[in-house]
Amino acid sequence: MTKISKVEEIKEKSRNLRGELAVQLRNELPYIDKENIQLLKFHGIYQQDDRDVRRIKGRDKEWSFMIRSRIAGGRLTAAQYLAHDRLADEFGNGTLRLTTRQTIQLHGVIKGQLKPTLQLLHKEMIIATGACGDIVRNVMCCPAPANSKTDHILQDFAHELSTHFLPHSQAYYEIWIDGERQAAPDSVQPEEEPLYGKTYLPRKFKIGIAWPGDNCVDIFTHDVGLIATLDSNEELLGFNVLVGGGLGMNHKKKQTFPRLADPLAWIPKEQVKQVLTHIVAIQRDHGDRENRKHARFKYLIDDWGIPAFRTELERKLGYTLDPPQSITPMRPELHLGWNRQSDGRWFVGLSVQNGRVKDDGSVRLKTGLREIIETFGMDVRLTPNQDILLINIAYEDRQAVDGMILAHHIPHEQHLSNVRKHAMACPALPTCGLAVAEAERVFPDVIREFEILLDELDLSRDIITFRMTGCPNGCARPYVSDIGFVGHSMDKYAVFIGGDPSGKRLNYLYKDLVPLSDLVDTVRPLLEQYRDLRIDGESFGDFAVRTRIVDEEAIFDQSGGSLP
Ligand code: SRM
Ligand code: SF4
Repeated sequence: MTKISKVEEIKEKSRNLRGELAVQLRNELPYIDKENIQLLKFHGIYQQDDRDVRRIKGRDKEWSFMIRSRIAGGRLTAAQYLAHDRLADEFGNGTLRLTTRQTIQLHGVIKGQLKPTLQLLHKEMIIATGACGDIVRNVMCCPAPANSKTDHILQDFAHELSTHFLPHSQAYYEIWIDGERQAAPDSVQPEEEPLYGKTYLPRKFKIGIAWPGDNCVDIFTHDVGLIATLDSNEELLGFNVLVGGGLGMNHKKKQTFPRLADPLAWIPKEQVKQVLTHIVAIQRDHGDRENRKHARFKYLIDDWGIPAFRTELERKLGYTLDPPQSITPMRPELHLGWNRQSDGRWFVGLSVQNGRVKDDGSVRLKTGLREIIETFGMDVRLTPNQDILLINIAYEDRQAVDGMILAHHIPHEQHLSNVRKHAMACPALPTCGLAVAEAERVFPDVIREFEILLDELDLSRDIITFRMTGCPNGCARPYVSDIGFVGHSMDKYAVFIGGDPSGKRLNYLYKDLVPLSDLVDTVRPLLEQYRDLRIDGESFGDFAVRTRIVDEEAIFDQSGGSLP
């Protein structure tokens, strides 16, 4: 007899995600109990405790909550951005965290202030449900408004999909917004879950949308990736659909692994919603509900193979799918600096180190962004590289915007090294309960050391992507970078080498359990070889694989050490 996982039981008896949340919010305790924190995630909230405090003997855990907003395609109005900025100061830890999936996290909100925070966000039409939990998460989409004359079509489509896959349960509005159902158009829906049913999906499910050639969303890493295809007039025709991407793994368990999505079919734009709904339904019905470590859609695809999956999908659809069309080679894009939009206005992309919006010494990023956005009222887009774009700027306002950027000492991209602009780290300690090592807090210094090394080796003009995470879950997508540092135990990292800038190859484990202080010395000889032996135009990742510094055989063989 099969035994479903504990989380499945919790979902099933939750009365559509209500559980005991309303009751627990009313008690005096600073935390929510174990069962209900599982449901909390469906409401866009994670319970956390300060890991620095946890280590101090005799001190009680310091509980707080992280709220993740649902921001499809990273698209925000000025008022929505400013609401997050205000709430971070009023109820959070004074910083905003831009995420690798184009959303904003508020950290450090205490239990009694969850409701007011969510209510104020709701006033600005921002909800947190749909950002977390075993459902389709925030749909990602290239944020750049400059790509083509049809750029808004993909952004609008990301919103449409994100809304389409929202849970129908009204629990979020009842619990946090006091039953008010008027303001969010998404909320006026019947109280049943035609797609998700009582137990929702076996695991989180992620969708990303890309323009041909532009891999800013790391399109091969999603459960489902959609790459647009256009006609010669740049009209959207449809999408190449990729299935089965996902990055989370566990250092010691070979049966868990990162996986890139495979091309499945080409689908005309009119059919995409229907096809995606059936794909999600197949995962709902056949995904693993016993073992959450094997429950992501990538394992279903890996176990079944593409032909069997396509057959089942076609059976459900009642028609045959077209084969995938050829995929334009993808480039890693950041969309930073000043760029002209297709409508004649301008946008400026500003790099945000590890997505953390804060004032730090003379660099007043948080204040600067607030004042610029308040003054000009421009819309905002968040990028998959944890950066921010200020968009729809009139030509004549450019100088004044630049003046304010300068006055707050916010660096323009031309003043940042390539390695720093392209680097990403996850939050890890002290907020993430799953972290086994530091990431965001130590990465700026690690990058500084690499800046010096790359200068010394005359490689600073090259684009080499470095990413760091505090555990193997892969939140900063380290397994597609040229060089990934993945926390394995306190202060020790697995070093992954050889990702492909176009996103079509995972990197390989090069060395495990490398102390933080040895990361630079471990990578130095490889960079020296790259400088001396590379072929013209060859990326670092391609070089590492061609010269067999790393290869497929290596990926798991060297792992060991403590589990997260
Ligand atoms: Fe993540 C869990 C942060 C993108 C794979 N992730 C977590 C949690 C919520 C820890 C937890 O469950 O208690 C982290 C909260 C830390 C904190 O203090 O904020 C966390 N993940 C993040 C963010 C904030 C990292 C960042 O630097 O921006 C990203 C939020 C995205 C968003 O707005 O929705 C974030 N997480 C990702 C990505 C990248 C992506 O989706 O493009 C991945 C890899 C792709 C994938 O899903 O396979 C990712 N996060 C995970 C996993 C591993 C899932 C798996 O299949 O094994 C976990 C753990 C889990 O789900 O059990 C996790
Ligand atoms: Fe936490 Fe691990 Fe994700 Fe980093 S990669 S945020 S440590 S779950």
